[in-house]
Amino acid sequence: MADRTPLVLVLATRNRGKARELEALLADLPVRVRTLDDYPDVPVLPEVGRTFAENAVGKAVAVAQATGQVALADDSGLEVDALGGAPGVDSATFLGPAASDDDRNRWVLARLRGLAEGLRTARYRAVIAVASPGGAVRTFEGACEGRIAEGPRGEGGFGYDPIFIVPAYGRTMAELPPEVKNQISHRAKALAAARAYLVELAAG
Ligand code: ITT
Repeated sequence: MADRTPLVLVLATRNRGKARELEALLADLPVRVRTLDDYPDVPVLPEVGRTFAENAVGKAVAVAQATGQVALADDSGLEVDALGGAPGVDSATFLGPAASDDDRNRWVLARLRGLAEGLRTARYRAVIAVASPGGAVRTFEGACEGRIAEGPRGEGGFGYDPIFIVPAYGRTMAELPPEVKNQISHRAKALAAARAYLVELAAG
């Protein structure tokens, strides 16, 4: 019997931290992972929706159409209860394009300064969309509960990880090894939910 050509799966993200995590999470699946570095002509990803799901679908569909391959997008963010769920879907952009992860972390810390531990609750959310060039698209969700630290700690991960405490470990996400983050994160949970569908697609 002839070998099947493995399913090519293009990661529809320009965020390197996300891409690194997704690659690790997909490592044992029968897919050949590609990134947008392999497709330099794919235009800027659309991100105009008001929900994680809308944005994830928009990015995955755009990349599936542009590449002719199955595409996987993640739209994610941090919801801080004391800020009414902000920055939420605007987590990457709410301070404008010139702001850094450190700037955004400082902004959140400043807003929560002096707030008691019990009021510092927050969660990461991720929606993963898988789109096929033929038009099929499915979404999968994951969340990870935590609370906002008093100050940044740790060097791992990306984005808000230095200020996001994972209560079960009493450490920030940036202090946990990548293998641990990849077991407990919002992204890991969304991808776990997507696994069966990816295996189905890979089997043709
Ligand atoms: P792409 O759209 O190219 O994938 P992006 O960074 O713009 O990249 P999002 O719009 O989904 O992606 O923004 C998600 C933001 O939420 C991200 O930039 C981080 O600031 C934050 N975020 C999401 N997941 C995170 C994680 O695991 N750890 C820390 N911060 C995270």
